[in-house]
Amino acid sequence: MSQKQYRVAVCGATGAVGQEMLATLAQRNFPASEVIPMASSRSAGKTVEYNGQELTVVEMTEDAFTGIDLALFSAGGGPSKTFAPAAAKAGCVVVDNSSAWRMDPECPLVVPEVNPEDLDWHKGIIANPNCSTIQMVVALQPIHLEAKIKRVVVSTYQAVSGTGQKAIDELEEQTRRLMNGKPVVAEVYPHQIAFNCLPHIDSFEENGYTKEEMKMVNETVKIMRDQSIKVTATTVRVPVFYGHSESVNIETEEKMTAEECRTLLAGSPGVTVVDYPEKLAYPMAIDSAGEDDVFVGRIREDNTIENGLNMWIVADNIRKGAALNTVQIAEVLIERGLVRVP
Ligand code: NAP
Ligand code: 3JN
Repeated sequence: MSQKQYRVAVCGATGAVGQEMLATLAQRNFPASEVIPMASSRSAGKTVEYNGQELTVVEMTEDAFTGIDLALFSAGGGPSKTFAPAAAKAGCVVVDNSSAWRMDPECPLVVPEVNPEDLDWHKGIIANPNCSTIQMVVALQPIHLEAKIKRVVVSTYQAVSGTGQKAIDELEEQTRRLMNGKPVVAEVYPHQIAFNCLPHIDSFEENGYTKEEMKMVNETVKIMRDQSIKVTATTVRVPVFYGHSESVNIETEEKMTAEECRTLLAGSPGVTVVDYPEKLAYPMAIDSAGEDDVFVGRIREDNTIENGLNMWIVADNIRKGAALNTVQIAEVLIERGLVRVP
């Protein structure tokens, strides 16, 4: 019997994440009878490439979702707030990459390796977590199931591609100018990013943390379905083009040795362990670019507490952190017969 095919809208198709979504759908042979690229009126009429074909971008409007089965959104929080409910009302299941719906109790927040069963209660809009959260929970969940995580202290080293194409261009331009002894202008970030680290991602909140840091705190416990896990985060932008890295310290209820952790993670879905210090082999951002898995290394016991582990977690932020996770959610929806708005 031939597999059912779906009409799929990619909303934000001209952007960094949207482009990766189109590539991921094609690479994974997604069962799409038609792919409809959508963006704002600025890009309507332009073409984008999908599976060797040139597709014409259509303007995203409230009426554009009639007859569409699945809409994969990466057009930012504002457009998502406006258009996702209209799409769901038209019977289209939305998977949204923005923070607009993540903490809404009516919307599942899903990483397929961690909580695919949360898709069962969707009401039309499903949220894709923040990239820094996704790669961390893929590695944390197997440890939590074995040893119960009590507390997580994470510091991130985030690539500029997380901010979009303009930030990629800014890092390139600033690097070129500085190497030629010329002064630089900072437009995307508040300070020079080339040869620098900015302990500031998204805006500051009243509690002294940034929004990016609070996304990691709040999203982690929702996805792992355990409000008792304490998370504290420091998120830092670094002059790397692709691949977010994270230094993660974990305190667990039960003892887990570094060797037990390595063995557990090596057999866990979506994880590749790269932990051979004697060969100078550990996960690195440049190796993660274009890869699907979350890479974990530098696993070692934290000897300052009774049950503690340190590790280094790296993933392609545009792929597993955004486009791939969204497409994987759509694949699970199909597997579970959930491509319908209840
Ligand atoms: P980007 O390169 O700036 O692309 C933005 C896309 O949204 C473009 O296709 C743009 O179309 C479209 N768009 C903007 N306003 C729109 C509107 N009013 N109606 C329809 N389309 C509109 O940004 P990006 O890096 O791809 O990121 C896009 C969004 O994805 C972010 O704002 C964020 O919410 C989310 N994101 C999530 C993660 C994650 O952690 N999971 C990571 C990165 C991004 P035009 O060509 O017409 O301007
Ligand atoms: O900065 C990064 O590395 C990830 C950025 C994600 C992002 C960028 C703009 C708006 C988000 C997000 O997914 O949390 C948003 C948003 O709040 O929707």
